Amino acid sequence: MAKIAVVSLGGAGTSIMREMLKIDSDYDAYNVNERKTLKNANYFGYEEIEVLAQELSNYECVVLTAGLGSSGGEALADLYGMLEDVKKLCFLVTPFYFEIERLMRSRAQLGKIISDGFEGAVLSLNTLLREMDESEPDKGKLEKLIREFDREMAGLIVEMMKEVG
Ligand SMILES: Nc1nc2c(ncn2[C@@H]2O[C@H](COP(=O)(O)OP(=O)(O)OP(=O)(O)O)[C@@H](O)[C@H]2O)c(=O)[nH]1
Ligand SMILES: [Mg+2]
Repeated sequence: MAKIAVVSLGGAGTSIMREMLKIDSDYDAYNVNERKTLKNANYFGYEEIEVLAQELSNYECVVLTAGLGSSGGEALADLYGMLEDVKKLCFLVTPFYFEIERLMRSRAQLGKIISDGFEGAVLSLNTLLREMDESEPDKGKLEKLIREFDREMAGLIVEMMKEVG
């Protein structure tokens, strides 16, 4: 069976991949971020996207994950465009409604990725706010919810990868 490549980009993508690597590591892991923080992933800097695209074109299936709205999402959209003849599965996180600037950028990035052939899932961080106590915004609680979100996203990706495998 051909191995699948999983590419995580930016802060959110890196956090999701960190959780994924705890569940399963039967894939080639690639990480794009400002600096190398994942031990078990092949690291690429943002300026090396073209080289990465070249390497990824050898796979039958490439899984991409990032939080949209900033550099990670931008690089994911670029990479998506470069991988023409490869099956792509995308797991995208959209920003909180109050991250206005990121929200606008995420719209533009989504526009480049979502088309008829889109496969994967788009999850919004806004869903976490329902679990917050409105009276007392708590940074610690939100961080905990985000960690749970990333763990669930990681589980979803691993499950969906089994379907293509
Ligand atoms: N699920 C999840 N979302 C995160 C995490 N860190 C940031 N985000 C959200 O993901 C979106 C993009 O943020 P990042 O992934 O940090 O963006 P980046 O590409 O690293 O770029 P900058 O942080 O702006 O330098 C924003 O809506 C953030 O609120 C994380 O660890 N997990
Ligand atoms: Mg970040």
